[in-house]
Amino acid sequence: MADAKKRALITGITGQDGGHLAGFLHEKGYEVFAIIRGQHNPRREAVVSEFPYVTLFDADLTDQSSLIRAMQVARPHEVYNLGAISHVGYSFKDPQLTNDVTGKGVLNMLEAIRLTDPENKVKFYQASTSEMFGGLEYNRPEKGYTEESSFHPRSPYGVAKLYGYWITKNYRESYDMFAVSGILFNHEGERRGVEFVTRKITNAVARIKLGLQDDLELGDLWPKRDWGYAGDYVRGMWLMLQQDKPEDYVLATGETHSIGEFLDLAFKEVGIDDWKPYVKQNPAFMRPAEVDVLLGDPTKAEKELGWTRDVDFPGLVKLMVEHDLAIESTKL
Ligand code: NAP
Ligand code: G4F
Repeated sequence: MADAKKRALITGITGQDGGHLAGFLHEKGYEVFAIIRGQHNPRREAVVSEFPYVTLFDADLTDQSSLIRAMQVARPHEVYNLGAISHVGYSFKDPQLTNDVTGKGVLNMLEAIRLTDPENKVKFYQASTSEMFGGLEYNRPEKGYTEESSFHPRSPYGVAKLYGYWITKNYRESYDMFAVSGILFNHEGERRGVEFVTRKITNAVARIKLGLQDDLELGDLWPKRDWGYAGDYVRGMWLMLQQDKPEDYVLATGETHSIGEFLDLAFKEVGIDDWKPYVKQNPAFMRPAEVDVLLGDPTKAEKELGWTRDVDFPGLVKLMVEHDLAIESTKL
């Protein structure tokens, strides 16, 4: 007899998207499984308490046998591969680990699926990224990057992700697997790690407003990003796996904003009109190679998936600042 509930396996459950996706799939009625790595992962307790309905397996993307064991027990219909060394700046400091996890980890997951799914029924989502395009210096589409734009990654992270993108496509073409890439532009929110620029800013803005911090050190302020809300983007991931045909999709807002514009809105949210006295530039946060402008064109996802975003740029900044004010107030 067929199981009543759909089952999904998530890698990257402790990260931003993993948290949004676990909640989303649970609400859809899925039985949710996830892998978590490490002997004593400091984020395990938070995951267990926030997502008591998720069954956790100890596994690591660099250890294929652990992924096979997770597949054998979970027997998922859908696998969402969100696990990665995902910080672009950090990838310059640890390029080999980035290659092993963010690049070869995708192959490990695909092989674990192939070895445990003889009927070739599992649907696979790979978390690909706009970092693969490399910015306008290399690639100048008219309206924004599409699924057809060419690639020129500018970091060890981008290069590893490009491998993940191509090996996913290769498994689709070679083994007829339902394996797709979502090419997602930056998406942020209250779950974003404080090592990323948007959350670093909103957290500092809240702390400055509350008198807990004096200033904020950042790297380059001129790069522009196409920033959306993570909750909207996990819905897009799921939609990609509900299609009849496996295809890759760009998820983006179609707008791009500089870090300076993000600072303007975030500081205004707490009544500070001029952020310049509070922001210092520190070369430690600059990268050996930068991606200048990212702008995506989500037309294909809008037309074929019916995907839309609910949160706009000012709404995103507002929800993040409000969230950080609430959290930081408890520290007074
Ligand atoms: P994130 O918050 O940095 O989460 C990354 C996750 O990967 C964490 O759960 C981390 O677990 C896990 N991980 C790291 N090394 C691992 C390993 N060896 N084995 C298994 N898991 C490992 O990233 P995110 O923002 O949620 O992004 C999710 C995915 O989408 C990533 O692949 C990212 O590269 C990609 N992406 C993100 C964006 C974006 O704007 N957020 C845009 C495009 C693509 P630990 O707690 O154990 O470290
Ligand atoms: O917030 P970021 O670190 O995100 P970045 O590099 O765009 O990467 C994020 O989005 C990608 C999708 O395009 C994902 F694939 C990736 O996993 C990640 O989620 O930096 C954004 C911009 C960069 O230009 C960076 O140089 O902000 C600049 N920046 C300036 N000062 C800073 C800082 N970035 C960080 N993290 N910290 C700073 O102090």
